[in-house]
Amino acid sequence: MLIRRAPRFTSNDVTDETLYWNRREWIAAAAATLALLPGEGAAAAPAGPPLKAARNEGLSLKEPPTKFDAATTYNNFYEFGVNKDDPARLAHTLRPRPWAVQVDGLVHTPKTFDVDELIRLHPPEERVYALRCVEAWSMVIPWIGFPLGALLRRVEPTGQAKYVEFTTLLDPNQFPAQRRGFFGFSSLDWPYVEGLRLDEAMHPLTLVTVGMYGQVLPNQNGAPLRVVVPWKYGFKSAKSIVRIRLVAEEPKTAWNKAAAQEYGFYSNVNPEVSHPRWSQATERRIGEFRRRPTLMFNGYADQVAHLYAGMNLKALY
Ligand SMILES: Nc1nc2c(c(=O)[nH]1)N[C@H]1C(S)=C(S)[C@@H](COP(=O)(O)O)O[C@H]1N2
Ligand SMILES: [Mo]
Repeated sequence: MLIRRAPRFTSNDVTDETLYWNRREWIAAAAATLALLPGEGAAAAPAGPPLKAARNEGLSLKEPPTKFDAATTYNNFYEFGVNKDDPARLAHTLRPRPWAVQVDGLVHTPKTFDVDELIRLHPPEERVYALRCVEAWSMVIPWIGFPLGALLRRVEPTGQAKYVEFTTLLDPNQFPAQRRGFFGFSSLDWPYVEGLRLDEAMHPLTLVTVGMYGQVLPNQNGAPLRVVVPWKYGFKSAKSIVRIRLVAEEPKTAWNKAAAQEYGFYSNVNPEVSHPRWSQATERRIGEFRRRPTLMFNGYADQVAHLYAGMNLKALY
């Protein structure tokens, strides 16, 4: 089944005119900013607190990053509403510091960390990963973070630990869509929960992300910390995490509870498995017109396919 969706253009989508202006701005700004922020496409980035990190070239895409403005105004963060521009408009109510992250469950040394302590303990690096949404659009983002495996080893998982559960903050004062009577469609059972199998969580590509584009993570992108799992659909990459729990059973995840036929536990990017309402064979890179073919495991098959050897990925989507 291949359903062509009507294009839903927003002010963030590129037109010939904006392409032209981006190029002019880029040329004008290149000398001033490119030396400081290599790889950043546009000069218009609102300044957040800087966060320096050397790029891990071996684990980075060679493609140019999506414009910062698009990556921070076209978001999914249902705690602020269901529209792509809700997070950018409303995320100022989130208070990302001070912020504690509890790491516990089936571990020998459970611990609660302050987010800045975590950053000191695990010097971040920059990795350019594409985030791909089930809705079949993608963005290339220079994320800053450290491997989740390093944090998990620190708390020493027990032999019973088989999965990792991530829980987003529950606080209606900071997240308007968690309020009773919030105007609009609110389908998810708060708090937002996601999960990975332990071997997926330990994979060196799985990143605890604390920044992007050379600065601390903007609120709408999941401040102060989120995960980014580059071979999976974007909803696996939970934002604004307060708890990381090692568990024995597959966690009950927010999207799977809301619509199990549409959002499986694994959610590996797979062009051969359609979402029930649309094909996932191609994607639109934000900032481009022509759709591009979607790659198996979002292009990371060489690194991650072995994790799923012998599994039926059509049944375990
Ligand atoms: N807590 C929380 N995390 C979330 C979401 C959400 O609604 N709430 N949306 C997910 C989805 S569907 C996507 S595509 C990515 C979007 O990340 P971005 O806005 O930084 O591009 O975040 C994921 N993490
Ligand atoms: Mo998504």
